[in-house]
Amino acid sequence: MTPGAANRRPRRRAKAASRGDPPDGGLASGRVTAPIWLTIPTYNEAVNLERIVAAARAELQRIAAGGYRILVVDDNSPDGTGAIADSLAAGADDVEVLHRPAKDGLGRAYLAGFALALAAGAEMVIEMDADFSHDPRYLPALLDAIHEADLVIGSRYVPGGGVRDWGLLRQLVSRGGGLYARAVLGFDVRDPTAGFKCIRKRVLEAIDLPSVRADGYVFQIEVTYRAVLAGFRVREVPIVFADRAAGRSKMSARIALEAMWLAPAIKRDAPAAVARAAAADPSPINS
Ligand SMILES: Nc1nc2c(ncn2[C@@H]2O[C@H](COP(=O)(O)OP(=O)(O)OP(=O)(O)O)[C@@H](O)[C@H]2O)c(=O)[nH]1
Ligand SMILES: [Mg+2]
Repeated sequence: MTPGAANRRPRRRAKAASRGDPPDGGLASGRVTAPIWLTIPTYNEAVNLERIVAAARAELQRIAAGGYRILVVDDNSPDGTGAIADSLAAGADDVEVLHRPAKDGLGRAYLAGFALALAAGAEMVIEMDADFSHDPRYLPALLDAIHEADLVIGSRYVPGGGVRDWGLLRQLVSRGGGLYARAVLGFDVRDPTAGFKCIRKRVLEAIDLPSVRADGYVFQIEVTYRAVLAGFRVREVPIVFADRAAGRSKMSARIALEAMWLAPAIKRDAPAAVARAAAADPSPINS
């Protein structure tokens, strides 16, 4: 992605941002902020959105009552997902919506969501798909593990983890892609393409987010690799990843293969990116 794209101005700002705050994309200062921002990117998830928000809320209210927000980042889904998100946000204080003008990929949706969450006072963000492949019942395990880590991965490939309902080809692509990325990058993360993650703010600030490649699996690998390179503690907790419950996949063979193709570039560029972030903010990473 191009530098600065993460800060691209959304068509409409999040609910909290529309209450008379300055027109700079930030949220109202003085607003009570939540440390945990569960970020859910959506494109045509009308059949899933209400249920996933309810399921996530049930978990978060138990373990982080009052201290969380659920941020839906919708790319102008033609199926009306954005309007559903708006009505959820209108009826609840714990839901925010970031509307973006057009489908621009999952990575860029996350980057925009992270920028908003950080501006709003987030201490950590959680990445989660809207389609129930990432079961919200694992949220407590992710948040439990973050006490002793800076980045927690919901991992398919540690003992207790796995995939359900996937065909052989998809299993091979996922497993092979992960093993290949590990080998090229030379790091010991079992599930480097995983997209169910909890990430501390200090990690996001130390990995030069604007230069993270934002297409599909590349995004996931690059965020995790830069975090490892920067010296952060990464933990993997087991999840069973189910095929999407409903709706259509946006994943393509091109996106998966591209991630593999780009693994050497991820490795090449990471040291400079981490150094850039450190130069911009020289505070020690584990402070
Ligand atoms: N905002 C936004 N969200 C997206 C975009 N592409 C995918 N998503 C969302 O990102 C999440 C993951 O996308 P999926 O299509 O499920 O991709 P996947 O999980 O890798 O593939 P499947 O297992 O086939 O579902 C879902 O919540 C999607 O709605 C996009 O361009 N913009
Ligand atoms: Mg999915």
